Amino acid sequence: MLYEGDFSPPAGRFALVAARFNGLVVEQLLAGATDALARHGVSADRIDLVRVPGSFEIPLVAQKLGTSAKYAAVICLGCVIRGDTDHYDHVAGTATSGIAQAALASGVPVIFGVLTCDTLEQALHRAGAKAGNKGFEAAVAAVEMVNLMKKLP
Ligand code: INI
Repeated sequence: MLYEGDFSPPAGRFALVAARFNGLVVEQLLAGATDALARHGVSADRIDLVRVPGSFEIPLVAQKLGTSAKYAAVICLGCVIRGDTDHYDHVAGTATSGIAQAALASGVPVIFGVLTCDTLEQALHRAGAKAGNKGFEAAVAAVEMVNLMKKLP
């Protein structure tokens, strides 16, 4: 037996958690994610948006939303850009492991739409300019995961 999520219109509400830090990039990820949800039949009235200061703050909010039993999925959007110190490693590492932990703790798909890039140019390319839009891809992954979770025994 193969279990696989499809891309049919999913049921339920979706939460988006978006960091304000590197807002130029994150707003493009947000636009991509809402576009993907709309294209998969998720109307705007089934989407809640929560804004947080930076990517470091995403896991706490994602876990609270995931465990609330109100959402079919939580989509996390942020952008961490490497600087001259090791600050990047701490923010990116905490966001990454915290988002994974939020999914495991809640049993709800918590999707990783956080860019971790060396430069702003790389980030913009991944936010719709030249290398797809990772926000769009994150929302498509959310749709697939919601439909998969419904099918699993
Ligand atoms: N937050 C980001 O989302 N991206 C970054 O690149 C970043 N950098 O480089 O510092 C960043 N820092 C803020 C951090 O997420 C927290 O908001 C802050 O430390 C307060 O806890």
